[in-house]
Amino acid sequence: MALRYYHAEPVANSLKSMIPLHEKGLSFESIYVDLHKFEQHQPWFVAINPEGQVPVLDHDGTIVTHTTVINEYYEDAFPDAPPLRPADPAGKARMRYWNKFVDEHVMNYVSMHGWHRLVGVIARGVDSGEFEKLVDRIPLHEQREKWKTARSGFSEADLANATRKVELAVDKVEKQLGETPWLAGDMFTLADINFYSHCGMMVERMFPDMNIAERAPRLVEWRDRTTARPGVARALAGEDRTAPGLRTWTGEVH
Ligand SMILES: N[C@@H](CCC(=O)N[C@@H](CS)C(=O)NCC(=O)O)C(=O)O
Repeated sequence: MALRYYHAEPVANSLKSMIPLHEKGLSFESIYVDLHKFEQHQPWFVAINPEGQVPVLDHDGTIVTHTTVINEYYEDAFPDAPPLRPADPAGKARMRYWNKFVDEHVMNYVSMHGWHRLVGVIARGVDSGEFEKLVDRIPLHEQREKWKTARSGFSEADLANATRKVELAVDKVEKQLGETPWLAGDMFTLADINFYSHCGMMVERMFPDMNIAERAPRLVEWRDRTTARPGVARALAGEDRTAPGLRTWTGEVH
């Protein structure tokens, strides 16, 4: 059984499918893909994922992409490892409801602010002719457009709408955490991992004007509880870029 995980820095999508590997104690090879060098659009990587995006899981040659799909794949492929998905249909439905919510109503909106602030700087740092060539290599139309917009800057209206979506999500999560300790109930699940990776871990830092500590104290407590989990802490430590390339994590083999 060999698992390979291709990823960038431990934030957003790359973190989201890294956390379960550590939580479940799976052994895997970690392959760092440098988005700053546009490695995700290089032929060697597009041969692995034709969409030219990280992360990617390679399980004995089976390629799995898209984080929500990858994370449920772990549950199905490694049934003996500690579960991150409820066993009962109602619990599964609650978890999938939150995953759908994060995937459709949260991820892209936090991401827009991230791209505006960080990717825009990278994109503007590339000369015009070179930038056109880089964009032409991007397989997905939506990503090509996103890179172009990041270079010119997102509109104030789009950014304001994204902020509104993040506020709605924060309030919704805060309400849920008044009813259950974790998003889908009593158990830490893939839903918590999803919201944490895309929003919860950075929302206070990224949106200081939202006064998260006052507006959503339960969310802050939930975030700290999540950060303190050994599996999450180990995934966050993947940040070490002093040893890029191949690294092997030895967990328990399931
Ligand atoms: N729906 C995909 C989205 C993946 C995605 O957006 N990956 C980002 C990193 S967080 C990426 O590869 N961005 C670089 C690019 O698109 O050029 C998933 O869930 O895995």
